[in-house]
Amino acid sequence: MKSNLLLTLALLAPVAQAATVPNGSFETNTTDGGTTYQTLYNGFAGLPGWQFSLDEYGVMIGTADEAYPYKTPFGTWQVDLSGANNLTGAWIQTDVTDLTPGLQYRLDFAIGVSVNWLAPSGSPSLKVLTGTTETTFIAAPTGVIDWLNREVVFEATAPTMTVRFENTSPVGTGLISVDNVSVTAVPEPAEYAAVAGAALVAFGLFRRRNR
Ligand SMILES: [Ca+2]
Repeated sequence: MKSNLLLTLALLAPVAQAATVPNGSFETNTTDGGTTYQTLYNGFAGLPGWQFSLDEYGVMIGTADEAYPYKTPFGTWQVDLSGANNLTGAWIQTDVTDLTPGLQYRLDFAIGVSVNWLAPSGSPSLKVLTGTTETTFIAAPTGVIDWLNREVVFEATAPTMTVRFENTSPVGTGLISVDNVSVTAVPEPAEYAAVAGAALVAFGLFRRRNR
């Protein structure tokens, strides 16, 4: 009985740790010289925590440039996966760390899209990979820029897992941005704290009774 309680506490202990997405809002960065945007390319080291597709034209960072109407509400910087030439297929990815294998997590992010950039062939589309699991989001914009909060729930299969965002829009569709990326345990840490608290109380009662 006692060992079961100790085991329960030991299992609960690491759950309270939050998963880590490095630089999930892209606010920590250095550019190659520009102050309003940065073309991203494979090997670019100015956006810590993130890696990029080989297509150097496919990805760029938009900013709160005065003349740029497609601003992010999440700080100053966003990543526009359509890049400067409205191509498709570009991706960014990061390694999410501090995961506990076997537990459920929720990946939260925002997609930025605009009616000003709709290709005749369809709406912006974003493929999200959590490990090897693919989820595709079709984002139908209604305004100059809409920011749509989306989520993917996934089970951790390793302490570190790669999360990738890939532009799967029809060619010619511009502006499909990603911002505000985070990962949290499901259920929330507060719920685990309540469970752990109850286990501690039970353990205390057990000890008292067996003295
Ligand atoms: Ca941001």
